[in-house]
Amino acid sequence: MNDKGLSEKEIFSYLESAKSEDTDYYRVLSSMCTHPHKIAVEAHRLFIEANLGDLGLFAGAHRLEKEAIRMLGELLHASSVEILSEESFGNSVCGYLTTGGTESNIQAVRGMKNLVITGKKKLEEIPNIIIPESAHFSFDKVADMMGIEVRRAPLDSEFKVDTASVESLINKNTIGLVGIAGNTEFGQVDPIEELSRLALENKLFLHVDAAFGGFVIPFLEKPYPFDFEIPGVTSIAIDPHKMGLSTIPSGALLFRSPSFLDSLKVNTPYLTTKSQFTLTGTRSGAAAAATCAVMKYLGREGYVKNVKYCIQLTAKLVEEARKLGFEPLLEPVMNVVALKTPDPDLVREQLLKKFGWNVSITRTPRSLRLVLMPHNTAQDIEEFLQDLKKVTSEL
Ligand code: 0PR
Repeated sequence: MNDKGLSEKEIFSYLESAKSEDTDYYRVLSSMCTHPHKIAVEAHRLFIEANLGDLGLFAGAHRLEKEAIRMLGELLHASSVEILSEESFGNSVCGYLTTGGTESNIQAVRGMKNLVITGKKKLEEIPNIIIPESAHFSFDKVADMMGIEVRRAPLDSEFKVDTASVESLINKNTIGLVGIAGNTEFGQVDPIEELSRLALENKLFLHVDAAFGGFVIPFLEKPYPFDFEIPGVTSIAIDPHKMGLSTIPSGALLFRSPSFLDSLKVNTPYLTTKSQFTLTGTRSGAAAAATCAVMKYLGREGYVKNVKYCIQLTAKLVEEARKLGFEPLLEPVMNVVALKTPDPDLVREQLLKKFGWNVSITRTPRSLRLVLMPHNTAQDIEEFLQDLKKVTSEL
């Protein structure tokens, strides 16, 4: 650190130079995040100092968190929703705002493990969970941190998890299953109803990772079943900082039963509350305010419009790509496209180097992965496809 502070002018010129190195989402077709809505930004600013790690000091920000959880529960077909006060546990769906899908997935599995250990089952060996091969890499962190075996079930020809394989991986140490509603690479939705049947038959927990799809599926013309309406679903991750248009860091984790949050509690003797079930201590009240505000401002109608826009861009991309001879690996389920091209890794590299396009790659099979977000435009797509054509014809 420098001895003497810099002037405001120096600091801002320093910041602006760093900012100019950011993409600002221009020519970004690889991200599941986007510009936050202006209402979210304003709400974030207003609550910039609020710390949800010490709820008693920030009752107002906490009220906004509870309201956001109530709205999310309603969206996810919970019959009744409550964010818990530390003392009273009601008989309803509950949850809290996390930093994103990673924290939500970690906490969901931590809840499974704690409930099993304190509850019915005695585990002789290492507990395991079964996840789809398409699961986000946050589950690698789960495996690493929690001493849990993570078993991966292969996908079927439509890139959904193969439920027969899931079934065959279940053994006496299995504590839970994971299904994905909007997987990172393909945007596909796993057969959550079938996973629910397996979970109920085998007395297992079922976590649904809807970090991306949670703010997409409910607003599609024909939504897929994936939420608490399905009886075996015990927890859901849904991220307002992706298609929810909130500020970073905004995730959410909802549980069907308050016993999950109870199982996550540690004592916090010197705080304004007696215990804490969150993973992080200090938590952003600003992000909670942003999430609550943008959800109230947009309402269902606003999100339907947002999703419709992204789905139209997706349809346009696929239709025009086909005219140029590029086929998608699967008919897009949401605003994620996996496009077959020759040598996708080289195409990706060339698209960035020559034209400044940020695209990503699916792992198996390798293809171009494109996410159509609110920051993309119809013109972007036309320009992108011309550039893609140029790059592939030069291969
Ligand atoms: N679950 C799913 C299904 C996800 O797609 C993601 C992230 C997560 C969990 C983890 O969420 P957090 O990153 O909020 O903890 N999916 C994107 C990905 O890894 C995240 C992302 C967003 C990556 C923007 C790049 C980017 O520019 O691809």
